[in-house]
Amino acid sequence: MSEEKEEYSASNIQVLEGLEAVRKRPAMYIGDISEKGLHHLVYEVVDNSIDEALAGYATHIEVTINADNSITVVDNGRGIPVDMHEKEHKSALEVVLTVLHAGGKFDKGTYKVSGGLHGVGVSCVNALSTYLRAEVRRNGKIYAQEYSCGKPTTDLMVVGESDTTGTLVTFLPDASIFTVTVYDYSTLANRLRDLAFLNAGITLKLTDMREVDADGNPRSETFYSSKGLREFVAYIDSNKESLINDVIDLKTERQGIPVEVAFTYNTTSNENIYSFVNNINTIEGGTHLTGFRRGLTTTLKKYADDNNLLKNAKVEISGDDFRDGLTAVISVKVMEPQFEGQTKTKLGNSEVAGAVSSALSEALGYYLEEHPAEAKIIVEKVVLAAQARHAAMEARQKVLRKTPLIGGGLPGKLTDCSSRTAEDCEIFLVEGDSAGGTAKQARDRQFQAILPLRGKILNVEKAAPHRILDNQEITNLFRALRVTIGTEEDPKAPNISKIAYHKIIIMTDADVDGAHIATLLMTFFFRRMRPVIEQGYLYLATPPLFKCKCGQNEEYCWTEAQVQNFVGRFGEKTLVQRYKGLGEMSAEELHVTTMSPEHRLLKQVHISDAAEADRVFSMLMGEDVAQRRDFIEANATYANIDA
Ligand code: 0RA
Repeated sequence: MSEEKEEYSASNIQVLEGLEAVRKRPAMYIGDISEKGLHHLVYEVVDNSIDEALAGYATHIEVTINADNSITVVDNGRGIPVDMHEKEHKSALEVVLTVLHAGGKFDKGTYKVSGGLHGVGVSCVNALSTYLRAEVRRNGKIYAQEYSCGKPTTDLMVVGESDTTGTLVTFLPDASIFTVTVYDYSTLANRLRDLAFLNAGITLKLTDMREVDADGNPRSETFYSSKGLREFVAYIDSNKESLINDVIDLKTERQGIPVEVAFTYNTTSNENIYSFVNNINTIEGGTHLTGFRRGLTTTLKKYADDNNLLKNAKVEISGDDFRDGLTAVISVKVMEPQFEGQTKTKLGNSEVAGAVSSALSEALGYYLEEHPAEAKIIVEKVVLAAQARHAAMEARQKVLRKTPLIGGGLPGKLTDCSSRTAEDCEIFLVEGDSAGGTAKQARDRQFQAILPLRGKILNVEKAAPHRILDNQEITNLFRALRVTIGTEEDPKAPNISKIAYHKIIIMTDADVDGAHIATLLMTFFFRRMRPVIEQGYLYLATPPLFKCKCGQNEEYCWTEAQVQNFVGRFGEKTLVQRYKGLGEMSAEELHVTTMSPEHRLLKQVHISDAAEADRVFSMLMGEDVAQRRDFIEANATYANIDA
């Protein structure tokens, strides 16, 4: 008896130490404590429900952003077990919620892959929440238990009866830990949409109780895909002209590794490959991507050779040429994934390359034999890409002999700063000459440079890679930054060794158009000057949306909530000015709110943000949100969730 007690307290202390460690160093467990980490908490809980669905037990998952920015995740799985766990002397539910990495312990038999980046367990979410309530419907009953900062505040209680099963988790992230506690609807929607495509047959619903319309209905979307990656690829390419009216796909298992791939070609010259490991977007790629590329190249090349389709090509074909206009999604499930790279989003497991490559070769080989018309169109596009590349290379060689490719003078539009120490220097990329003029007056000429860019002409998505430097605005950008093209290893790679500014700040209007241009620019840097993002040189400025004024009191506001707060403090007589654009702001205002290092709030652009921007942009082509909605509606079967 006394021994048992000792054991109990020993394991209890361990638990507390475990969760205390999470609270002390949250970033070690969830990546960071900003917006990203905040959203990560939701993914963590949803991942558990996805696992339950992949095990064959849950079909519906609902995520609700509650009015107070707490989150509720509900699924219709078996429910987390509530029976007493022998060793730990507490319910299985409590073990799952308080022991690090305990999530999968009870269910060894089933295929559990959630892990790696996520997979730190719901216990981390519990540790980082000032309030958490778990409700389990199981055995005809509804059980509930509540926690605060990882510690139970109630016993496990029976609170009702139910003839269904499932799990509900509500949690409120700890505002003393996270720098941001407001959830972003579209961030969560994008993730749930991905999950719906990646896990065909599961219904995911997102509801935002903070946004209720006049009829009392909250903003809500349901994501469901019956054909999975096929629909994912069609969705990504929905605004592009397809080259073949078909998506090629496969779903198989190689060496115990489930492999799913879908791809098609469009008439652009861009390569769009999205890869996932255990539902995690591997932005830096890795062995699964390598395997895909190898399988694609060898199989297409062999088919073309066997059918004598390359005889008129007259140029050497490179691996890149096989991916001209390619859109693909690769999804693999790996038991013990090794993640490498700067952002730990690069798969390292070498065995995966062979698995994907062989699966792809087989499926594509069959496809090409059975679809000679499509096969011919694809090979013709490959040959054209090779020829275009060669022509561009030759033209470039000619120019190169006269002047360095990019270099020469600085663009006339650049208003440079006087310092020559790159670490101290900043360049503001602004939209149009008028905003450029204000920024010029508002800057500190010692270390702040201004480069106005014109409109939306930086549309890299539409431009073929080898034509990109024909664009004046883009060459201006390269020149201003003192970035050249071509290193010894890779003649196409940007060389940033002589870059003149260590802060490149995108400063656009705080409206839809401005966001669009910021997205375009982020996409541009992601595709053509990625080292700039990897080095942490790219930033977004955040101009305010409002100015509130009441008597002597004046404050700039970035959100409606801040305006409400001002009105709450200073009364209804407050004058609220809404800025339509940077152009409306005086130089003084711009300086104080957005440009001066003392007051401004810069958002650093991380590689994952840029990848996301690139993806969203490539799906939307910037223009038509309604069109996108129509597409989803046409391609997904909606189902309602009976909670
Ligand atoms: C462990 C074992 C079993 C289910 C679960 C965990 C489970 C966890 C979560 C987290 C969110 N939703 C969930 N649903 C289930 C299997 C229990 C059994 O054998 O019935």
